[in-house]
Amino acid sequence: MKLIRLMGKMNLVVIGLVSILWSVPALGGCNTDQAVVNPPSRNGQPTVTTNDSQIAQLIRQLGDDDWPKREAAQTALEDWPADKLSEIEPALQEAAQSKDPDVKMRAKAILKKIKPFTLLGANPQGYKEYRHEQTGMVFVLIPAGSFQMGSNESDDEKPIHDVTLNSFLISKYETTQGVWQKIMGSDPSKFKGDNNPVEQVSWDDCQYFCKKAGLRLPTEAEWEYAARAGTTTKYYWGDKEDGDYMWYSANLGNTTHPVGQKKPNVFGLYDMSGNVWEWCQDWYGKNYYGSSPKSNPTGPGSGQGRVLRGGSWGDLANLCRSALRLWRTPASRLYTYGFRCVQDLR
Ligand SMILES: [Ca+2]
Repeated sequence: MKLIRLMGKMNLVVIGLVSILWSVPALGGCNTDQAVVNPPSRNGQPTVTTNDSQIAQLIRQLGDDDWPKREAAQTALEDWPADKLSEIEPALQEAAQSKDPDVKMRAKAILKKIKPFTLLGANPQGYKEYRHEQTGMVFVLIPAGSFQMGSNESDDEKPIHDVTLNSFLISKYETTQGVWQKIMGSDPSKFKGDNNPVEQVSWDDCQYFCKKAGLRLPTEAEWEYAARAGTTTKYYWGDKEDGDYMWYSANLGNTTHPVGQKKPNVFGLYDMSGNVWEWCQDWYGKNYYGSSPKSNPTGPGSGQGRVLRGGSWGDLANLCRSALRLWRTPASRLYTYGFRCVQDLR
């Protein structure tokens, strides 16, 4: 009995020591605090040595009495280096089960941010598909590669030039009204339908949506590379207009249509031609192709309008070509303007 009591006391001493040790950084060890708030930068060399105790301390700090410290810990964990996420994931999974509802919510938010996509498997075309957890949208992983951008059909599509791109995820469908409603809590579209593309959204509106969802618009080069899917023809199925692949003026109807009803391209993407125009991130530059960098071009540094691609339900086939470029001011809204999103796979 005595021995057991003694062991009990020793345990208490050990627990006491541990709690003192734990509490030291919280009492204001200057260097330690800094290490917690400023984790290794994502791009550069680590600014501090990471270890298990630092991670444990950040997780604990998520439940700190001091609200700004909770915020700082959340930010630090969200900014964890992309190649070291496995270090923090188990602890975050555990924190996501916390009895403290705020800690639980923060841990879940961090997990969504650091691991926004879940692998679903390969699509029938053989490309990997991922679910974006926040929006529920399906994305296709487009492999890195090179292609011939542009065409000789129109002045602003010349010269045809080599472009090389890193891999990226692009949404399989145009962004639907259901998804827009989920993220923005509203629906600006003229032609209503949860599974119809959202329209009457400006480029500025799309920026707001993307920021909230942790996504971005495709660059013009990414859009064309994704649309062409290896083809060099006018359309991603050949040189002749074909209503099996796109909703355009010849289908009649004078409306948008639910996404994904026409035939996909070789990457398994739907409605890249037709249904709604799709905003791209770039400023429009009429002569940009003459001076565009070969690798991951992002458009001119300034301009009057942003690029739209792919044509719409209301347009003639010629406007739905893979290389065709349209531009409008960033605040323009019309019932033929929509978008789809991209993101880099971390
Ligand atoms: Ca489209």
